[in-house]
Amino acid sequence: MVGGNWKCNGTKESIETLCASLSTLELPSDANVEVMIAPSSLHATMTRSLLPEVYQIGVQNCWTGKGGAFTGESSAEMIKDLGIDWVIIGHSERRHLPILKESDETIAQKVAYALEKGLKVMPCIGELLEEREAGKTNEVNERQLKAIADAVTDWTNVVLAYEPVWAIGTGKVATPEQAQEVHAHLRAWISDNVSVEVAQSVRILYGGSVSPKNCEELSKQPDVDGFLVGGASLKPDFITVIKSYE
Ligand code: G2H
Repeated sequence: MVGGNWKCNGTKESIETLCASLSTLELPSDANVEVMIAPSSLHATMTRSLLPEVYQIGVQNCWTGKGGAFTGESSAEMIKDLGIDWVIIGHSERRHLPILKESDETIAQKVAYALEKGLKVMPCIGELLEEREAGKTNEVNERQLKAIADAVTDWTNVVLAYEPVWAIGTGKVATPEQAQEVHAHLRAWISDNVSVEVAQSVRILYGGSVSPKNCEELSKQPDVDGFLVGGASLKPDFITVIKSYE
């Protein structure tokens, strides 16, 4: 699976232009890749109408529960009602940006509620640079993953994204070996703590400065089942990244 996370980017004009380019995507009939684009919530409906069905649409966040007096938020029910299939939850920018600071618990609540309402969810986990340098990569990812796993009863609609924070938007991509090492560890954790079946079937995407230049090597790693792409998904050659999994 390849996801495009457009973050807080886009105008009507730039999205029309980008969608026209992305609409030229041709996949072989036996292609084995799902594609999801997550524009801002404001642009989700417009993006749905501009892209062919091969692209599924997601948003980048949702509220923790049922809607109501929660100014500025969007509920899972609203997302579903608009025909949007996916929601990214717990992206590092929501975990770590000082005015957001989403906790493991908040993220778990969002995952549980979005799944209950029938959305497909893409929870994100990943360590900060200082955590990696302190040898805490596995500890941090296990803690974040456990909070999510505790909130999931059926993994069918869950695709996990591992995004080392030091690689996000920095151009400093994890090496294929670094990505594979963490992905294999996460899969082993799921095998031990959820089930062997879920470990075998759940897709674990890598995110962090993925580009048309580095996607080929990363995609060859046995436990890297796809990508969540930020900056490079705003450009027409995002198609190259998608095609690394066709
Ligand atoms: C990681 C990624 C998309 P980028 O945040 O989720 O962004 O590819 O720009 O590093």
